[in-house]
Amino acid sequence: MRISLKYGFLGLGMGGTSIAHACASVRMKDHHPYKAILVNTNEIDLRKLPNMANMTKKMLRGYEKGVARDIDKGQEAFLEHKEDIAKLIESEFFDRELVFVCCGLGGGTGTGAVIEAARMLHQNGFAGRFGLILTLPRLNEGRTVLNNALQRLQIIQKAMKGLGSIIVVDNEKLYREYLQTHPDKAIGDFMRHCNHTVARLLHEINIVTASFNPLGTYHFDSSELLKMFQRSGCITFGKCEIPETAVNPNMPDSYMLPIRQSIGILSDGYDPEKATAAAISMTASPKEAKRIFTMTMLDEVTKLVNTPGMEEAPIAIYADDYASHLAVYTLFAGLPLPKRVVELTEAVVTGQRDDAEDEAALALAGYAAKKQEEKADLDTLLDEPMEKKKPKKNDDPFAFLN
Ligand SMILES: Nc1nc2c(ncn2[C@@H]2O[C@H](COP(=O)(O)OP(=O)(O)OP(=O)(O)O)[C@@H](O)[C@H]2O)c(=O)[nH]1
Ligand SMILES: [Mg+2]
Repeated sequence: MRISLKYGFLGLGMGGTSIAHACASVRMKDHHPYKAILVNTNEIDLRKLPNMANMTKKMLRGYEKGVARDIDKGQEAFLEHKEDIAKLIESEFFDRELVFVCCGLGGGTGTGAVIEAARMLHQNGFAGRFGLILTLPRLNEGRTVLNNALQRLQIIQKAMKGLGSIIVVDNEKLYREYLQTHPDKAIGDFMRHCNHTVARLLHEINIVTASFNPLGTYHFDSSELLKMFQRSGCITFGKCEIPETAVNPNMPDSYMLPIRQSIGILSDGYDPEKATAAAISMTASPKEAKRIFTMTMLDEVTKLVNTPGMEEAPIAIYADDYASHLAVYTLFAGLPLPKRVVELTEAVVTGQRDDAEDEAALALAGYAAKKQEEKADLDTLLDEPMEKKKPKKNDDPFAFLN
């Protein structure tokens, strides 16, 4: 097995470092192919993640107790240590081809730091070679968390054209699915499952393009995978495995139904018509590949990506010596933020309305609601003085914040 791209993961805050740690824990035969830099304010949370040779921890000293969901403080903590972090990026990520900033949206540390971290990568050799992995909070996580997440999403949404792809991890979606299959497990198990799912998926997509023998005329290679990740907008992945014996190339339902259902593992609620690029990679055993990958079958699969706004949609087929299943990996890129964001916004608005129905809350509403609005208003946000000393660069995706 080989990998296409050498990933680096810059984890911020507890959720972000947990995801980055899971991703860099992926093992191949005799080594760990990926690297991580783990940044947090909370010392205990950082210490809990097992030390590994391919990962470096950066404790934001002065904020050891965490920043208790205060995104301004989270940003301040990151900026206070920005020279050190920039040096770490240089020394640890010098050989990385693509870096993902990982952040659990909603807390103080990761959410506060995420924009400055993206800006840092952009200005330190990774312009056009970084993406974001962002978790969306669950609907019941409370208004502070939802507000924090939405505030940052507003800025990210504005800067989206200048950023690489955004992998949204929809905790609500993944939680509901996990609850169905594991009703007796604890929340910690769910988080681990979640992070492991992200890690495995990113790794599998990275090896499928590099490890198998291409069968068709088209080979989706490393440079094309990189191009896909460099595309601005959200990117969503799918993977399905169908026993080869169950696939009848002349009966599209036998494979198209499971393929369609598998799109959007980490987050769904996208309009696939809005994707500007897609890629489909399929593997099967050398013997069955001949029977399965007929022109009829490929035509059917092509329909999936044959939408008006699609700029490119390579379909690649491979033979995998060890396969007993047809495996289909899908990737849709250039998408707007998923529908869950609308739901999160509505949850905040509904929360405000509930307060107003309570008499005591009504009395306080003038103050509370105003503060709430101020925080959520993008113009007010953009007026906030950001870092003064930072070098002015025209191509900074967050230049509008200056
Ligand atoms: N998928 C996933 N989401 C997580 C995980 N840990 C936290 N989250 C999500 O991330 C959000 C932010 O939480 P944290 O990452 O703990 O926050 P933080 O950045 O450490 O910020 P503070 O603790 O406030 O300084 C939470 O509200 C969860 O929705 C994780 O391991 N996996
Ligand atoms: Mg924390």
